[in-house]
Amino acid sequence: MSFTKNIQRSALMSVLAASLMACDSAMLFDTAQPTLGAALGETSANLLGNGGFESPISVNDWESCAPGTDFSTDATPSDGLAALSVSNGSCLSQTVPAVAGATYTLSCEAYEPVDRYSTITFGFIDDSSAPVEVQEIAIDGSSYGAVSSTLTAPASADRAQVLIFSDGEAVVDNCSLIKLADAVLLNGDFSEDLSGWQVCENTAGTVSVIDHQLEPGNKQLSISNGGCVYQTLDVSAPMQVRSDLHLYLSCDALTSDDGYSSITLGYLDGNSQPLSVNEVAISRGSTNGLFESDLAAPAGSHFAEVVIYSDAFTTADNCQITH
Ligand SMILES: [Ca+2]
Ligand SMILES: [Ca+2]
Repeated sequence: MSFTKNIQRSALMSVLAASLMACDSAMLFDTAQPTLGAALGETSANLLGNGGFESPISVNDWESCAPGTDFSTDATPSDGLAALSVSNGSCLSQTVPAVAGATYTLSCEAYEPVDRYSTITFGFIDDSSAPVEVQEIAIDGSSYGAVSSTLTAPASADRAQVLIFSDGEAVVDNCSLIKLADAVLLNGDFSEDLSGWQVCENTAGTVSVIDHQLEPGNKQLSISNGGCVYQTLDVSAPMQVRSDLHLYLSCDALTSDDGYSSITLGYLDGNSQPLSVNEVAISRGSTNGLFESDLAAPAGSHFAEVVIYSDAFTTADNCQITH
Protein backbone atom coordinates (compact mmCIF):
# COMPACT_ATOMS: atom_id res chain seq x y z
CA MET A 1 0.00 0.00 0.00
CA SER A 2 2.29 2.69 -1.22
CA PHE A 3 -0.23 5.45 -0.75
CA THR A 4 -0.39 4.60 2.93
CA LYS A 5 3.38 4.55 2.93
CA ASN A 6 3.33 8.06 1.53
CA ILE A 7 1.16 9.23 4.36
CA GLN A 8 3.35 7.57 6.96
CA ARG A 9 6.36 9.04 5.28
CA SER A 10 4.89 12.50 5.27
CA ALA A 11 3.93 12.17 8.90
CA LEU A 12 7.41 11.02 9.73
CA MET A 13 9.08 13.74 7.74
CA SER A 14 6.89 16.48 9.08
CA VAL A 15 7.49 15.22 12.58
CA LEU A 16 11.16 15.44 11.77
CA ALA A 17 10.59 18.87 10.29
CA ALA A 18 8.81 19.99 13.43
CA SER A 19 11.13 18.47 15.97
CA LEU A 20 14.60 18.97 14.63
CA MET A 21 16.30 22.00 16.05
CA ALA A 22 16.94 24.82 13.69
CA CYS A 23 20.28 24.65 12.02
CA ASP A 24 22.58 27.50 12.80
CA SER A 25 21.19 30.08 10.42
CA ALA A 26 24.60 31.61 10.10
CA MET A 27 25.81 28.37 8.57
CA LEU A 28 27.24 29.22 5.20
CA PHE A 29 26.23 27.28 2.17
CA ASP A 30 28.37 27.21 -0.89
CA THR A 31 26.79 29.91 -2.99
CA ALA A 32 28.45 28.74 -6.21
CA GLN A 33 26.08 27.27 -8.76
CA PRO A 34 25.90 23.54 -8.17
CA THR A 35 27.48 21.43 -10.85
CA LEU A 36 24.74 20.03 -13.02
CA GLY A 37 24.90 16.30 -13.49
CA ALA A 38 23.57 14.38 -16.42
CA ALA A 39 19.87 14.93 -17.02
CA LEU A 40 18.06 12.35 -14.96
CA GLY A 41 14.90 12.04 -17.01
CA GLU A 42 11.54 13.70 -16.67
CA THR A 43 8.08 12.80 -15.52
CA SER A 44 6.28 11.00 -18.29
CA ALA A 45 3.18 12.05 -20.15
CA ASN A 46 0.03 10.03 -19.51
CA LEU A 47 0.93 6.46 -20.45
CA LEU A 48 -2.72 5.43 -20.80
CA GLY A 49 -4.53 5.70 -24.10
CA ASN A 50 -8.01 7.23 -23.95
CA GLY A 51 -7.75 7.80 -20.20
CA GLY A 52 -10.43 10.49 -20.46
CA PHE A 53 -12.80 8.12 -22.31
CA GLU A 54 -13.45 10.80 -24.94
CA SER A 55 -13.26 8.13 -27.68
CA PRO A 56 -15.31 4.94 -27.83
CA ILE A 57 -13.58 1.98 -26.13
CA SER A 58 -11.27 0.26 -28.59
CA VAL A 59 -8.86 -2.66 -28.28
CA ASN A 60 -6.12 -0.13 -29.02
CA ASP A 61 -6.66 1.27 -25.52
CA TRP A 62 -9.03 -0.54 -23.14
CA GLU A 63 -9.92 -4.23 -23.41
CA SER A 64 -12.75 -6.20 -21.91
CA CYS A 65 -11.45 -8.45 -19.11
CA ALA A 66 -14.63 -10.24 -18.05
CA PRO A 67 -17.35 -12.17 -19.85
CA GLY A 68 -19.69 -9.20 -19.39
CA THR A 69 -19.41 -6.35 -21.90
CA ASP A 70 -21.73 -3.91 -20.21
CA PHE A 71 -19.73 -0.70 -20.59
CA SER A 72 -20.09 2.57 -22.46
CA THR A 73 -18.57 6.05 -22.62
CA ASP A 74 -21.81 7.98 -22.24
CA ALA A 75 -21.62 8.51 -18.46
CA THR A 76 -21.60 11.97 -16.85
CA PRO A 77 -18.04 13.30 -17.35
CA SER A 78 -15.88 14.98 -14.73
CA ASP A 79 -13.86 16.41 -17.59
CA GLY A 80 -14.45 16.67 -21.33
CA LEU A 81 -17.58 15.30 -22.96
CA ALA A 82 -17.54 11.62 -22.02
CA ALA A 83 -16.80 9.22 -19.18
CA LEU A 84 -16.74 5.47 -18.68
CA SER A 85 -19.60 3.47 -17.21
CA VAL A 86 -18.86 -0.16 -16.29
CA SER A 87 -21.75 -2.32 -15.04
CA ASN A 88 -22.96 -5.73 -13.96
CA GLY A 89 -19.72 -7.63 -13.46
CA SER A 90 -17.99 -6.15 -16.51
CA CYS A 91 -14.34 -5.18 -16.48
CA LEU A 92 -11.98 -3.16 -18.65
CA SER A 93 -8.21 -3.26 -18.57
CA GLN A 94 -5.27 -1.51 -20.14
CA THR A 95 -1.68 -2.73 -20.15
CA VAL A 96 1.39 -0.63 -20.91
CA PRO A 97 5.14 -1.32 -20.83
CA ALA A 98 6.84 -0.69 -17.46
CA VAL A 99 10.41 -0.20 -16.31
CA ALA A 100 11.46 -2.31 -13.31
CA GLY A 101 12.48 -0.12 -10.38
CA ALA A 102 10.61 2.95 -11.62
CA THR A 103 7.71 4.40 -9.65
CA TYR A 104 4.29 4.98 -11.18
CA THR A 105 1.21 6.86 -10.06
CA LEU A 106 -2.22 5.88 -11.30
CA SER A 107 -5.01 8.36 -10.73
CA CYS A 108 -8.63 8.45 -11.86
CA GLU A 109 -11.79 10.18 -10.80
CA ALA A 110 -14.64 7.81 -10.07
CA TYR A 111 -17.92 7.18 -8.26
CA GLU A 112 -20.55 4.55 -7.73
CA PRO A 113 -24.17 5.57 -8.46
CA VAL A 114 -25.32 2.58 -6.39
CA ASP A 115 -23.29 1.19 -3.48
CA ARG A 116 -22.01 -2.16 -4.78
CA TYR A 117 -18.58 -3.67 -5.28
CA SER A 118 -16.57 -1.49 -7.67
CA THR A 119 -12.80 -1.31 -7.86
CA ILE A 120 -9.84 0.00 -9.76
CA THR A 121 -6.88 -2.35 -9.62
CA PHE A 122 -3.38 -1.17 -10.41
CA GLY A 123 -0.35 -3.39 -10.57
CA PHE A 124 2.44 -4.98 -12.53
CA ILE A 125 2.68 -8.26 -14.43
CA ASP A 126 5.78 -10.19 -15.46
CA ASP A 127 6.65 -11.40 -18.96
CA SER A 128 4.34 -14.40 -18.57
CA SER A 129 1.51 -12.05 -17.53
CA ALA A 130 1.54 -13.24 -13.90
CA PRO A 131 0.83 -10.47 -11.36
CA VAL A 132 3.90 -9.44 -9.37
CA GLU A 133 2.48 -6.46 -7.45
CA VAL A 134 -1.19 -5.54 -7.20
CA GLN A 135 -3.17 -2.89 -5.38
CA GLU A 136 -6.95 -2.87 -5.45
CA ILE A 137 -8.71 0.38 -4.59
CA ALA A 138 -12.43 0.53 -3.87
CA ILE A 139 -14.55 3.09 -5.69
CA ASP A 140 -16.78 4.71 -3.09
CA GLY A 141 -19.15 7.62 -2.91
CA SER A 142 -22.01 8.84 -5.04
CA SER A 143 -20.12 11.74 -6.65
CA TYR A 144 -16.73 12.02 -8.31
CA GLY A 145 -13.72 11.54 -6.04
CA ALA A 146 -10.06 10.83 -6.62
CA VAL A 147 -8.78 7.27 -6.78
CA SER A 148 -5.02 6.98 -6.82
CA SER A 149 -2.19 4.59 -6.17
CA THR A 150 1.60 4.88 -6.33
CA LEU A 151 3.64 1.72 -6.79
CA THR A 152 7.24 0.91 -7.65
CA ALA A 153 7.62 -1.71 -10.36
CA PRO A 154 9.33 -4.82 -8.90
CA ALA A 155 12.42 -6.27 -10.58
CA SER A 156 10.37 -8.86 -12.44
CA ALA A 157 7.80 -6.34 -13.71
CA ASP A 158 7.34 -6.19 -17.46
CA ARG A 159 4.10 -4.24 -17.84
CA ALA A 160 1.79 -2.08 -15.73
CA GLN A 161 -1.89 -2.92 -15.75
CA VAL A 162 -5.04 -1.03 -14.79
CA LEU A 163 -8.39 -2.82 -14.35
CA ILE A 164 -11.77 -1.22 -13.76
CA PHE A 165 -14.53 -3.51 -12.47
CA SER A 166 -18.04 -3.14 -11.13
CA ASP A 167 -20.67 -5.50 -9.80
CA GLY A 168 -23.18 -2.64 -9.87
CA GLU A 169 -22.15 0.42 -11.84
CA ALA A 170 -18.96 2.47 -11.67
CA VAL A 171 -18.44 5.79 -13.45
CA VAL A 172 -14.80 6.62 -14.17
CA ASP A 173 -13.07 9.56 -15.88
CA ASN A 174 -9.69 11.27 -16.17
CA CYS A 175 -7.43 8.26 -15.71
CA SER A 176 -3.72 8.88 -15.95
CA LEU A 177 -0.70 6.70 -15.37
CA ILE A 178 2.50 8.67 -14.90
CA LYS A 179 6.03 7.43 -14.46
CA LEU A 180 7.45 9.62 -11.73
CA ALA A 181 10.34 11.88 -12.47
CA ASP A 182 13.82 10.85 -11.48
CA ALA A 183 14.92 13.55 -9.07
CA VAL A 184 13.05 16.37 -10.77
CA LEU A 185 10.99 18.67 -8.57
CA LEU A 186 7.57 19.35 -10.09
CA ASN A 187 5.86 22.74 -10.05
CA GLY A 188 8.52 24.38 -7.89
CA ASP A 189 7.23 27.80 -8.96
CA PHE A 190 3.67 26.96 -7.83
CA SER A 191 2.31 28.17 -11.19
CA GLU A 192 0.10 25.05 -11.15
CA ASP A 193 -1.05 25.67 -7.57
CA LEU A 194 -0.24 22.60 -5.45
CA SER A 195 0.09 20.18 -8.36
CA GLY A 196 2.92 17.74 -7.59
CA TRP A 197 2.93 18.67 -3.87
CA GLN A 198 1.26 16.83 -1.01
CA VAL A 199 -0.08 18.55 2.06
CA CYS A 200 1.25 16.87 5.23
CA GLU A 201 -1.55 14.92 6.86
CA ASN A 202 -0.80 15.38 10.51
CA THR A 203 -0.63 19.15 10.72
CA ALA A 204 -3.35 21.63 11.53
CA GLY A 205 -1.71 24.55 9.75
CA THR A 206 -2.82 26.45 6.66
CA VAL A 207 -1.42 25.78 3.20
CA SER A 208 -2.49 27.77 0.15
CA VAL A 209 -1.23 29.27 -3.09
CA ILE A 210 -1.47 33.04 -3.30
CA ASP A 211 -0.47 35.74 -5.76
CA HIS A 212 2.87 37.47 -5.21
CA GLN A 213 2.22 40.76 -3.41
CA LEU A 214 3.94 42.82 -6.08
CA GLU A 215 3.43 40.59 -9.11
CA PRO A 216 -0.20 39.56 -9.65
CA GLY A 217 -0.32 36.23 -11.48
CA ASN A 218 2.97 35.00 -10.02
CA LYS A 219 1.81 32.31 -7.65
CA GLN A 220 3.59 31.49 -4.41
CA LEU A 221 3.20 28.93 -1.67
CA SER A 222 1.86 30.29 1.61
CA ILE A 223 2.17 28.25 4.81
CA SER A 224 1.30 29.21 8.36
CA ASN A 225 0.59 27.88 11.83
CA GLY A 226 2.39 24.56 11.49
CA GLY A 227 1.37 23.80 7.91
CA CYS A 228 3.60 21.63 5.76
CA VAL A 229 3.91 20.40 2.18
CA TYR A 230 6.17 17.74 0.74
CA GLN A 231 7.13 16.21 -2.55
CA THR A 232 8.69 12.82 -3.10
CA LEU A 233 11.11 12.14 -5.94
CA ASP A 234 12.18 8.74 -7.17
CA VAL A 235 15.97 8.53 -7.15
CA SER A 236 16.25 4.76 -7.61
CA ALA A 237 17.12 4.94 -11.31
CA PRO A 238 19.86 7.59 -10.97
CA MET A 239 21.24 5.75 -7.93
CA GLN A 240 21.81 2.72 -10.15
CA VAL A 241 24.17 4.65 -12.38
CA ARG A 242 25.58 7.23 -9.96
CA SER A 243 26.79 6.23 -6.52
CA ASP A 244 27.78 9.87 -5.96
CA LEU A 245 24.29 11.38 -6.38
CA HIS A 246 24.09 14.68 -4.49
CA LEU A 247 20.98 16.83 -4.65
CA TYR A 248 20.80 20.57 -4.10
CA LEU A 249 17.46 22.05 -3.03
CA SER A 250 16.84 25.76 -3.13
CA CYS A 251 13.76 27.93 -2.55
CA ASP A 252 13.12 31.65 -2.31
CA ALA A 253 11.32 32.29 0.95
CA LEU A 254 10.10 35.07 3.21
CA THR A 255 8.93 34.59 6.78
CA SER A 256 7.25 36.64 9.47
CA ASP A 257 9.88 35.04 11.72
CA ASP A 258 7.56 34.70 14.72
CA GLY A 259 7.87 30.93 14.66
CA TYR A 260 10.02 28.18 13.25
CA SER A 261 10.09 27.59 9.45
CA SER A 262 12.27 25.30 7.41
CA ILE A 263 13.05 23.60 4.14
CA THR A 264 14.22 20.03 4.35
CA LEU A 265 15.85 17.63 1.94
CA GLY A 266 15.96 14.00 2.96
CA TYR A 267 16.46 10.54 1.55
CA LEU A 268 14.41 7.43 2.24
CA ASP A 269 15.03 3.79 1.47
CA GLY A 270 12.73 1.51 -0.51
CA ASN A 271 10.61 0.96 2.61
CA SER A 272 10.20 4.72 3.06
CA GLN A 273 12.42 4.82 6.13
CA PRO A 274 14.48 8.02 6.45
CA LEU A 275 18.20 7.53 5.82
CA SER A 276 19.45 11.09 6.17
CA VAL A 277 17.92 14.53 6.50
CA ASN A 278 19.22 18.06 6.09
CA GLU A 279 16.87 20.67 7.52
CA VAL A 280 17.56 24.36 7.01
CA ALA A 281 15.74 27.01 9.02
CA ILE A 282 14.05 29.82 7.09
CA SER A 283 14.70 33.06 8.90
CA ARG A 284 14.68 36.75 8.10
CA GLY A 285 18.42 36.95 8.41
CA SER A 286 19.46 35.28 5.22
CA THR A 287 20.77 37.14 2.20
CA ASN A 288 18.28 37.64 -0.63
CA GLY A 289 15.76 35.23 0.91
CA LEU A 290 17.36 32.23 -0.82
CA PHE A 291 17.47 29.05 1.27
CA GLU A 292 19.44 26.01 0.26
CA SER A 293 19.68 22.47 1.58
CA ASP A 294 22.05 20.03 -0.03
CA LEU A 295 22.86 16.47 0.81
CA ALA A 296 24.65 13.50 -0.72
CA ALA A 297 22.45 10.45 -1.21
CA PRO A 298 23.46 7.61 1.13
CA ALA A 299 23.72 4.07 -0.25
CA GLY A 300 20.29 2.48 -0.44
CA SER A 301 18.44 5.72 -1.20
CA HIS A 302 15.26 5.08 -3.14
CA PHE A 303 13.35 8.32 -2.65
CA ALA A 304 14.30 11.91 -1.98
CA GLU A 305 11.81 14.06 -0.15
CA VAL A 306 11.46 17.82 0.04
CA VAL A 307 9.49 19.32 2.94
CA ILE A 308 8.53 22.96 3.49
CA TYR A 309 7.24 23.71 6.98
CA SER A 310 6.18 26.85 8.82
CA ASP A 311 5.02 27.63 12.33
CA ALA A 312 5.06 31.33 11.41
CA PHE A 313 3.71 32.88 8.19
CA THR A 314 6.00 31.96 5.32
CA THR A 315 5.81 32.34 1.55
CA ALA A 316 8.03 30.25 -0.70
CA ASP A 317 8.61 30.21 -4.45
CA ASN A 318 11.02 29.07 -7.17
CA CYS A 319 11.95 25.82 -5.47
CA GLN A 320 14.25 23.66 -7.51
CA ILE A 321 16.40 20.60 -7.29
CA THR A 322 19.67 20.41 -9.12
CA HIS A 323 22.32 17.76 -8.98
CA1 LIG B 1 -13.77 12.51 -19.98
CA1 LIG C 1 5.88 31.60 -8.62
